[in-house]
Formats: sequence, C-alpha cells, structure tokens
Amino acid sequence: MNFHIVSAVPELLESPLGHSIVKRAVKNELVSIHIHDLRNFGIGANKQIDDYQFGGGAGMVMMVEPLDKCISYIKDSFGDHPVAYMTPDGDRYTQSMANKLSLESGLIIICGHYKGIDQRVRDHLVDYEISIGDYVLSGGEIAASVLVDSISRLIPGVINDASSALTDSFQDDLLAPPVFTRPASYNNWEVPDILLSGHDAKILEWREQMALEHTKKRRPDLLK
Ligand code: 6GU
Repeated sequence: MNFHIVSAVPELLESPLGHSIVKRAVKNELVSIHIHDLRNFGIGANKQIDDYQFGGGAGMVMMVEPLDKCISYIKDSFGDHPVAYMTPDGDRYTQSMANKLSLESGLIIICGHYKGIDQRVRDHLVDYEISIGDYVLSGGEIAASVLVDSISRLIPGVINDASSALTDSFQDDLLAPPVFTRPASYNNWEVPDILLSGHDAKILEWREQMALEHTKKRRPDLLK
C-alpha cells in the first residue's frame, strides 16, 4: 500500500507515523508513506494556499489550484490512486471502510485546514470524504494518521500473528474480549480460571461469549 498524504502542516504527521507497527511496515516495504507539502504547490512568491471565502464569512478556504496541481503531480508520478479527503462532514469512518481501502494499491489523502477546501476540489477530484467521528479537529492530519494506521495493520505481513488483526474489536462487529497476562494473581485480583485451564475449545467459547456480553453492554448498536 502506497500512501500519499497532502498536508499544509507535514510536521503533524511525523510522530504518529514514525513508530511501532506503521514504522516497521514501512521498513519492511509493505507500506510506503509519502508526505507532500502543499506549500510547494502554492501560488506566487508567497506560495499562497488559502484565501478568503466568496460571499463573506470567517475563516480561510484552501484554494483549488494548489490542491489540483499537487494531486496531478502525485497521480502522474506514482499512479492514479483514489483520493480521500479528511473532513468532519464526510462519511463516518468504520472498520469495514478500512478493510475496503486496504485492498487499494495506493491512496491519496488530503488533510483539510482552516474552513475546509474549495468545494470544486471535492466535486471533481475527491473519491472518498471521510470523518473519523462526530467532533471537530483543528486539521485533517490526525485523522489521516488514523486512516494510515488502521489500514496498514490490515496489509498482509504487517502484523506478525496472522490472526491478530482479525481478532481486533469491530472486525466481526463485536468488541474484543478482555485479555490478561502474568501474574495470574495480583493483589487478590484473579485471572479467570478458564484462561489457565489449557482447554483451547473452552477458552475460545469463553472469549466469544465475553465479546458478545461486552458488546451488548457497551455497544448494543453494533448487534443490530
Ligand atoms: Cl477527518 N477532520 C477534521 N478536521 N475534524 C474531524 C475529522 C476530520 N473527523 C472528525 N473530526
């Protein structure tokens, strides 16, 4: 999977994508992450990328031309990948969208800032409009990091234990069951006996039952 992230504040992306599983996926060449500084496609000597909105109103809007030029450059240089725009008024991001996007060979991700981007970019250049939840972030970079992380872990080979990504919460519309590690007893807080029994079939059954109970209690909406 080749990610191309278009950002006016590329520094925001460095830390979340520079560690742990995503870092290893990049090192092992299962994932590539190209960060494109929108400012390089800015207009004039000042490299302008935003302007006042037509019709008046507070807040700057990201201009159509720098975004168009940047997306064209990425498509011409790296391939005609779909374009996702991170925005609080997009479709709510879910595990099933992550699963679907993980099948693409590449993805161009636009991080919005200010009041958003010129609507003509959305109308003519964007394939997916994605929100990561019902709250407002200052920019799309954190949301883009969420997308890259959640998709990367689905790429074959990225997670060592092949079954691990499949047992994540949401992967089967259930929350994950509780997990424990040593010691088996701490402060008289005990690990459930079943997990120490060595009885694989019963453990599996227990985990399924706990996942179901957990989901019923916390996220009944997932069971509909
Ligand atoms: Cl994708 N962007 C911004 N700026 N805020 C958000 C979001 C995205 N998703 C939820 N809130």
